[in-house]
Amino acid sequence: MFIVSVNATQESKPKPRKWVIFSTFLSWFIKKLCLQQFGRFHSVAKRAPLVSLASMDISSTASKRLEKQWQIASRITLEAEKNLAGYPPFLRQVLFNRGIATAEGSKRFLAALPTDNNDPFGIKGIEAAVERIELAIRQKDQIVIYGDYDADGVTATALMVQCLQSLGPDVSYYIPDRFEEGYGLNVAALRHLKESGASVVLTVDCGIRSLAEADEARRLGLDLIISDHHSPGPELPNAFAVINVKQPGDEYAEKQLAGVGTAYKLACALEQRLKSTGWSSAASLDLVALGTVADLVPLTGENRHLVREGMSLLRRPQRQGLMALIGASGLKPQNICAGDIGFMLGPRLNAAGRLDTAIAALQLLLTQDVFEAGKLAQDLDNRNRERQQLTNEITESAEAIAIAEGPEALLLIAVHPEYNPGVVGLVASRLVDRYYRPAIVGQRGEKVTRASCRSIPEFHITRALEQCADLLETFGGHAAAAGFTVRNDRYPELLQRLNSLAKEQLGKLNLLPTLQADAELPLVDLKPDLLDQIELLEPTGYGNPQVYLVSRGLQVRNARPVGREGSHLKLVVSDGQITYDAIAFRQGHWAQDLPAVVDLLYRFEVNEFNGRRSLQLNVRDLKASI
Ligand SMILES: [Mn+2]
Repeated sequence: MFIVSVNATQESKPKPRKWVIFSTFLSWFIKKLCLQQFGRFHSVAKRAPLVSLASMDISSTASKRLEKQWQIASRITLEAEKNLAGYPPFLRQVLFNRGIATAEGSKRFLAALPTDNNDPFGIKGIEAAVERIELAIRQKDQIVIYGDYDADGVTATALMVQCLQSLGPDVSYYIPDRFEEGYGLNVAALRHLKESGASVVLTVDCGIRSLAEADEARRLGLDLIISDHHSPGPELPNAFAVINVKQPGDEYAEKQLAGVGTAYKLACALEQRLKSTGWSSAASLDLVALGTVADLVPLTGENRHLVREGMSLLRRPQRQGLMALIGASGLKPQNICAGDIGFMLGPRLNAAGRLDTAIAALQLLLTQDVFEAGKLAQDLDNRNRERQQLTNEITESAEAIAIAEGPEALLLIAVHPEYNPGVVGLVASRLVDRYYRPAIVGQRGEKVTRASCRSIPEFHITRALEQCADLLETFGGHAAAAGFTVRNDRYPELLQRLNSLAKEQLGKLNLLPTLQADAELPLVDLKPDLLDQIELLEPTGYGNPQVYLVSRGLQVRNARPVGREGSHLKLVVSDGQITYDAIAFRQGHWAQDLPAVVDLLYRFEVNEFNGRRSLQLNVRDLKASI
C-alpha cells in the first residue's frame, strides 16, 4: 500500500466502524423525522429571486473561462539540494518550494514536531488570567465564556467550557447573535451577564478592539479577561487581563495562533497549574484542529503541530457530536484530512451562525448524548444545504448587480436590502473567483450598510478602507478580507473614493489570477510513491498549499460532462505511454470544444469510489497545448 491513510484504515478499531453504520442510520432516521415534523427551516426556496436576471446582459461563460497564468516553482538551489539529500528528489523540491531548505527544518516540518519555547506562560497575560481563574475557583465566582459564532469561536468556547468545568467553578457561556448583536463584545450583553450573577467574563476569539466595552465591564464590576488572536488596534482594551500573541510586548514565538489555539494555550496553563481532573489538553486537540483549519490561519509552525495531532484524534473521534457530524457529512473518520475540515466540517459548524444562532454548533461539540448529537448534526447538515442555496441565489443576484456597472469596473460592488449578512462574505469570495477583481457585497439597512470585502493580492483592501476611515462607522480586516459599516448617506462618497483607489492601483495592471505549481513533469513520471511523499505534507491548507503539478501535451482520449447539469468534466488523458483518468470539477463547460491536446495543472491523488481505489488527476486548470 502506498499512502499513509491506508495504514490508518488498517489500524482503525472495529468500534468506530460500527458507529459509522449506526450514525448513518441515525442520520437517515432523523432526516425522515425532521422532514415529517419540522419542514420549515427558513426555506429559502420559496423566496422570489432577488433581482430579475433576465433583464441584464451578463456573459458569465466568459468569466468561467477566466484565463489563469501558471507559475511553476523555480528549481531547488544546489545548497538546499545538498542539505535535503536524505530525501527523494521530488520531496526535496516540494520542501524547498515551501521555504524549507535545511536538514533540521525539514525534520521538524515532516514530523510536525512541537515548536521550541511553547510554554503557555510565555504568553503575555496568561499568568494574570490563571491567577484570576484560581481565585474564582476558590471563591466560587461565576465565570462566563464569551465566544463567537464562527467555527473558530465555537470550538474555542467548547474547549474553554470543558476545561473550566473540570476545575470546579460555576461556568456558563455566551455567544452573541450575528443578526441582533453582531461580532464581539457588546455593552448590553455585559450588563445582562452581570445581572445574572457573573463575576468574570473570559472572551475567546474576540474582544481585542472592544475598548468601550472593557471600560463598561470595569464600571459594572466585572473582571474581563480577553483572549483573542485578531490584530489589536493602536490602543488595547483596559481589561483585567489581555491575552493576544499579537499585542505589543508579547514575546511568544508563534504569532499565528487561531482563537481556539489561543484558548488552548490558556487551558494548558490552567492544566499545568491546577492539576485538573477528567480533562486533558491533549484530548481537546480535535477542537483546535477544527477551529484552526476553518479560520484559515497558516498551517505552519505551532499550528502545524497542533493540527497534525488534532487530525489523528478526529480520525478516531471520541466526541459523539463529531462522530455524528462526520457521518452526516458523508465522510469516513479514518480518512479525514485537513481539506475535509475546510470544505465539509467547517462549513457545517459555521452554517448555524450564518443563518441563525450558533448555539446548535456549540451544543454539538459539548453533548455526550448520542441521540442529541445525531439530531444536531443533521440540523447543521440541513442548515448547510440551506446556506449553500442562499449563497448561490445571492451570488447570481450580486453578479448581475456588479456587472451592470460595465465590463471595465475594477471593483465588483453589490448591496441589497435582502442580502443575508451571514453569507455576504462567501458571495464576495465567489465573485473574486469568477472575475479576479476585489469584491464588496453587503446588506443595505435602513440607516447603514454592512458589507464584507474580499480582494486579490494586487489590492490591500483594509489599507483602502483605512484611507476612507473618516466615512466609515466601523471597519477591520487584513489584506485579502475585510468588513465595514457605513452610513447610507455617506455610501456614494465611499464608493467614489474606493473606485478611484482601485483605478490608481489596478488601472494599469493586466489582472490575471496566478496558479502555483510545484513542478512540471511528464505523465510517465507520476509514480505511486509520489503520493507517499505528498501525504507527508499534511495537514495542508492555508500557508502550506497542496502539491500541484503540470503536465503538457496530453492527448485527450475521452471526455464527457458528469454531475448535475454536467458541471464537471471527466477525462482520460495519455502521453502516448501511460493513460490516466482525470476529473475537472466545475469545468464541464469545456465539454463542447475541448482541444485534442491539452496542458493540465492538477493534483495527483487517490480516488476512492465504491470501495475501489484508483489513481487520478484532479484538474485545477486546463489549457490547449501549444
Ligand atoms: Mn478566529
